[in-house]
Amino acid sequence: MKIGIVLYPTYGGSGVVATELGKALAAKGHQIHFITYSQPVRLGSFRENIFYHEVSISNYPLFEHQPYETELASKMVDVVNFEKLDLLHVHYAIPHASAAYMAQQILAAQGVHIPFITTLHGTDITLVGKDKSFEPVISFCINKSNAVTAVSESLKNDTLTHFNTFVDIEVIPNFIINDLQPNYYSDLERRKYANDDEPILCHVSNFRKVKRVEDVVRIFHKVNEKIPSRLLLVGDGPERYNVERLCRELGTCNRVVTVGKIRDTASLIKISDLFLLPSESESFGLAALEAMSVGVPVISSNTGGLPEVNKHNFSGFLSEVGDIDDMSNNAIHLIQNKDLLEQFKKQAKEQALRFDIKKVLPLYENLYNKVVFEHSEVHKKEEV
Ligand code: GMT
Repeated sequence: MKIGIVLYPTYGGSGVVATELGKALAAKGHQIHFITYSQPVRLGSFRENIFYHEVSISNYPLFEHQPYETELASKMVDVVNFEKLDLLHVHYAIPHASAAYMAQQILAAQGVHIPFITTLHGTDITLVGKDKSFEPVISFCINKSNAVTAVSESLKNDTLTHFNTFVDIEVIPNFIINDLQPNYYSDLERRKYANDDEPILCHVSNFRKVKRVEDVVRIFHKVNEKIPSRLLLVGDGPERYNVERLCRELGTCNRVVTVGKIRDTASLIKISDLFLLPSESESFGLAALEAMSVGVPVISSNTGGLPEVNKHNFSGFLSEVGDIDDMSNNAIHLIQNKDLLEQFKKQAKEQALRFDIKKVLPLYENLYNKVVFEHSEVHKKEEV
């Protein structure tokens, strides 16, 4: 099948999922056309069946805000026509679903009929989407999509609660590419950051308010008071300044490494003993799944889709949002019980395997086949 995948190319989870999905589909022989404004971070080197179409962004001085949605819709029309795509799959509703609908209508006027699938990832619904000013467009585009998927049951319920939708929403969870995950690390790598007897705690995110990175620092502070430890903070974003200021206030700077944005997050996660994700809202928690897949238990909040990913008292522990005492006590409990920590490391991997791409990819392929078939049947009937 020839599939156009529309995504955000940056470090966010939706872009990672969309890119890895495209790569896995290409490896199975599908032809994949990524459509976005810059080369996706996770794309890596080019390989067979993968194409990248860059959406150029106009800099005409009249436009105080660039008309990205219009440029994207035009690019979709061009790629569908020229590459003879069978299907568009857009990740993140805003503005990808509305641009896809626009492209679909333009193509229909030219006699080309292509279906589009929208995958909801989280903040498009839970944060941005709840902003009332977006509601009419998002509800409309969800209803006009030929199929809609959500990455967790929680996100599906949020969508049904906050939007005026009447289509089926299929839950297809995010996944890990198990074969590609390195499950070992060299002690040398670990010793760059900690002594052998010091546990390493790790957090990876885009440092937005919703991630509560200050909670990460406070949890670490409590753990470090009991057991000298190290904290790796990976990523960057608007909260980084506050986080660094808090480290200074608490006097933990010499124990915290603020790594910034890196491509190979797995290399730091795998040398860690615990992963912290105390988010305010999290529709899935891909970073938690990536940690579990390399055997790192997760101390997280119990918000949104996190309970579907991190199993309490098995792959890690869940606490109420903001309950720093409970999260730090859970971390200390695991670190102080070496056998229990080892058991949780194994269980974390076991839980992550439930999200192996080998299980998730067929769900997308089945949906693609169904949508393309149904769409062509409708248009066959129209032509008769
Ligand atoms: O806001 C973010 O954290 C980024 C956002 C994205 O679009 O990349 O992440 C969302 O999608 C991820 C992939 O499906 C999920 O793992 C994250 O839980 C979700 N973020 C939130 O719900 C806050």
